[in-house]
Amino acid sequence: MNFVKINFVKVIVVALSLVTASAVAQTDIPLADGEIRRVDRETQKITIRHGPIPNINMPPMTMVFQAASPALLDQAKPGDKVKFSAVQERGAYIVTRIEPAP
Ligand SMILES: [Cu+2]
Repeated sequence: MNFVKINFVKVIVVALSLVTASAVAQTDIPLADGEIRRVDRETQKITIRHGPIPNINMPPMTMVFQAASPALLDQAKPGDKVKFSAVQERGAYIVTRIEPAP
């Protein structure tokens, strides 16, 4: 009986630390280098020529991303050099942050 209780506590501890780890990962996504090639506000898509994106295992290439929100595209225009972060969600690549390259 005690054994079962201890294992239950363990499961909760592991579950909590997983939640914490993924919350940290969300805010801690590394920024990749990119150059904006195309912005399509209608479909909320942005084409970026990008450097390596380690968190989604992607080598450098030019590709289309979905923007996480319309506001992300407000300042974006072709030719801009940017730092950006992207995630992969259910097969789609989504840009979650864009800032001017320093
Ligand atoms: Cu890519």
